[in-house]
Amino acid sequence: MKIVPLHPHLGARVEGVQLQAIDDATFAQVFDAFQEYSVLVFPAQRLIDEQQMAFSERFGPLERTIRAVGKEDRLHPNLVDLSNIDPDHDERLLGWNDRRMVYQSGNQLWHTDSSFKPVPAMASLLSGREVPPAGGETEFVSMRHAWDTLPEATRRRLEGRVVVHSILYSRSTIAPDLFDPEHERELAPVRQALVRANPVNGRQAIYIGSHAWYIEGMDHAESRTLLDDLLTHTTRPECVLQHRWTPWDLVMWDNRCVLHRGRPWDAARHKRVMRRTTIAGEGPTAEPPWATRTPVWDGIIAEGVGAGHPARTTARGTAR
Ligand SMILES: O=C(O)CCC(=O)C(=O)O
Ligand SMILES: [Fe+2]
Repeated sequence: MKIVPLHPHLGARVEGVQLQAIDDATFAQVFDAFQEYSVLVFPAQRLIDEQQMAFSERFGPLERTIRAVGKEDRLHPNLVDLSNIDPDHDERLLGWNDRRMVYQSGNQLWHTDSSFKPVPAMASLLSGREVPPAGGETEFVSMRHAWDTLPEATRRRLEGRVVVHSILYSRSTIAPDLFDPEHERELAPVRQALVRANPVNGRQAIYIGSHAWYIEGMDHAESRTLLDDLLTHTTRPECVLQHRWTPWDLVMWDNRCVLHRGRPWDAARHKRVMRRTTIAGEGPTAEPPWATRTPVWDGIIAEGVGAGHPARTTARGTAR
């Protein structure tokens, strides 16, 4: 196995392994490389869905995909089908004006997967099955490097802070009504630590992205400005690792310390078919995991969303 670094801050290409037949000793090397490099590119991995799921599961239990307009969970509950082929009319391509693609275009915002869930994703593995001739790259930045390069005074401002994350918020920045009301109820905003540490090597990272809505206990406008400034700092052009896809690349990234985004392509003309497995994290990053309603939620989070969740019931009754 050969590991070739791809960028000064993150990323390595891993050559000379076949992931469907990897022994324990080699897996341990891959595991260590993942903790170190945060993004691993494995070229030429012709995995069928079951093999991708089996390899992914060696890192931990897989997440279930949320049900949304694009029916991304249609193949298997543990597999995200990201594609611009119309699932109802095979071979017809969906352009960016289709509602399902508008939903998918949320992936073009810098984000970390499932930060809107009480247990956010540890890692994601994306397999490129069919890729367009131009565009459609995936880009990565390190939230560790972002932390390491923040002024000391800013770091002190961030330590111990909790950020409320919501996919209803992030999708509301793209288009209204991307979820149906019944589905929305399952998507209550969650609390996440703003600064996280890797449990293996202790490396700290900020934890932000498109779902990061506001910082608790701070004036709303001030917290928005701070989150926007942190995103700008994290995504400076020289910090970006861009992956240009070749069919059957498998790319794996560490959602605890990496932001990623997909880039647009000519979706009405070219297919892009990707399959993602997502490894669940180890537990909520903040306790309790569920956020409490504030006036800022009005117009974005419907009344009653998450109200039935047991963790939101306090000694004095249901938290509002
Ligand atoms: O399509 C891409 O390149 C990125 C998709 C994405 O955000 C994901 O699979 O988590
Ligand atoms: Fe993603």
